[in-house]
Amino acid sequence: MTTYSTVYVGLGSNQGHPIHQVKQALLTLDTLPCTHLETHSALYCGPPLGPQNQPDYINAVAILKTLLPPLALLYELQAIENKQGRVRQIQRWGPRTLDLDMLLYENKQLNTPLLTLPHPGLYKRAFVLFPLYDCVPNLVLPNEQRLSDLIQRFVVKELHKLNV
Ligand code: ROI
Repeated sequence: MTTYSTVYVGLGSNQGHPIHQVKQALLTLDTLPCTHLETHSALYCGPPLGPQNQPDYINAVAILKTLLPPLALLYELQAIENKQGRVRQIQRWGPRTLDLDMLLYENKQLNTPLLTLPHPGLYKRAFVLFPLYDCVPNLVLPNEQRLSDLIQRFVVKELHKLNV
């Protein structure tokens, strides 16, 4: 029996037509080997976390079903980022054409120089948690916290769901 793993991926862009970048990445995620896109959230627009002298971000979350192990999937995600023109910059938390963050891979916990699971920003970032809630409102996170409880703590007047 082949058992697919469920993976949540956060998408973010604030350069080079961000809506297009995110939509294109969603299409490409569905073409990865041994992987398909199960569903995705709406697209959201919000101010940058980090330096404020950069454009607003478009964010979304995708749910993948995959047979790839975490590091093989990471390699594929980085290949998509590179193909869509991502240039790794010196400035920490600077603008980017496309970020694909592996948020959760089943309930795996991993701490390697290449990949940390769950993603270290998962519990803290409204632009990740709200799109995630769109997809799986009843999700229980690996620290046993309910996503629905966690998002109560966030004031989100600056995060807008887009109709695109
Ligand atoms: N801020 C927002 N709103 N969305 C992002 O995807 C995002 N990504 C980043 C940093 C620079 C931390 N800020 C962000 O990498």
